[in-house]
Amino acid sequence: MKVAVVGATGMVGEVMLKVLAERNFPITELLLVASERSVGKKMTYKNKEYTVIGLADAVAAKPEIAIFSAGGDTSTEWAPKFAEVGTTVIDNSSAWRMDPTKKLVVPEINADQLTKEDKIIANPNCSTIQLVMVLAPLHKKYKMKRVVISTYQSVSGTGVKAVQQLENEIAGIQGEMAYPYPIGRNALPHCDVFLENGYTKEEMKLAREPQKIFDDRTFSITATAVRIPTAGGHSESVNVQFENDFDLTEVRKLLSETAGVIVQDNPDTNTYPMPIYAHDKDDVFVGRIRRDETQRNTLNMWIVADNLRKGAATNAVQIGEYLVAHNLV
Ligand code: A2P
Ligand code: 11C
Repeated sequence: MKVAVVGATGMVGEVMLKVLAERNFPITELLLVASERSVGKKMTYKNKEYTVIGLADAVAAKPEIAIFSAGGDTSTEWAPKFAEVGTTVIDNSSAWRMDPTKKLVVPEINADQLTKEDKIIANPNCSTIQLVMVLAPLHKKYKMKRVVISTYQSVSGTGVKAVQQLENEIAGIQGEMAYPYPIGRNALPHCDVFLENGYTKEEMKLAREPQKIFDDRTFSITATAVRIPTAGGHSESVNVQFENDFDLTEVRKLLSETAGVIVQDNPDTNTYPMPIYAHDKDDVFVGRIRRDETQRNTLNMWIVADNLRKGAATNAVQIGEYLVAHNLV
């Protein structure tokens, strides 16, 4: 496959290259693409040196697959140009996710919807991916009615500037601010921009994307998204009310049999998911599985994943793997 990585010099781009190499993605030609600022820059992939190129040159090279992680504006403008020359775009931005003509894919859940005609495929938001990975088997078995979620999101979700802000604060250095407030020793109930309804864009992504992924609007989700001073890894406190009752042992068994999900749940040994353990892992970790004693058929859980891996790069690469394995590119 001739593969373009658009946004190769960025934070997700870097993880994307790492994941492509680790999983030995079948690449015959690799195009590393970034903004005009980076054109000519040298980068390495599998010990080979590459020169960063611009978007127009990348389109002209007609790659079979282009994995985008260069922000919504770049995707909005350039994904259709790649699609026009026959490239299948896997887009990690929010630009196409809720477009009814585009599929929003978590391979373990809904990759079977993909066809050769899908030229722009959307990768969900990081906090959505880890949530639906755990909800999918439970929804299938017990049918969800309502989900209440609070997130504890790392600064890497915001980008390089935010990681730098946290590092500067820890080192006591005055520097550029990515957030309107200090993030060290703080918690900001503010991820992405505020919308007219008083929710943030991140909260609305959590409310809407799962319905599209499950192709089911019979359940509802409400969210509060919070930024905390962790470097990487998003955590989520999730309360799910089901139509049908469940057995906790069966819930644990169901989750432990789900590909890509690892149960870490033993209060006797203080075993529960944490961002430092999820770091650099492709799995989604779930623990603190317990019955909500205040309401029928309701479960509480704690879900953690590496937001740059399964939340972004790994999921996108898995979509690519599915396309290759099923001759869809
Ligand atoms: P560049 O490094 O040249 O700015 P991050 O999410 O870490 O900020 O990274 C964003 C990625 O998207 C980088 O690789 C960045 O390239 C790339 N990018 C940003 N704007 C554009 C653009 N207008 N055209 C192409 N690539 C872009
Ligand atoms: C965060 N979820 O942690 C965001 C980062 O829609 O792809 C990814 C934003 C997106 O702030």
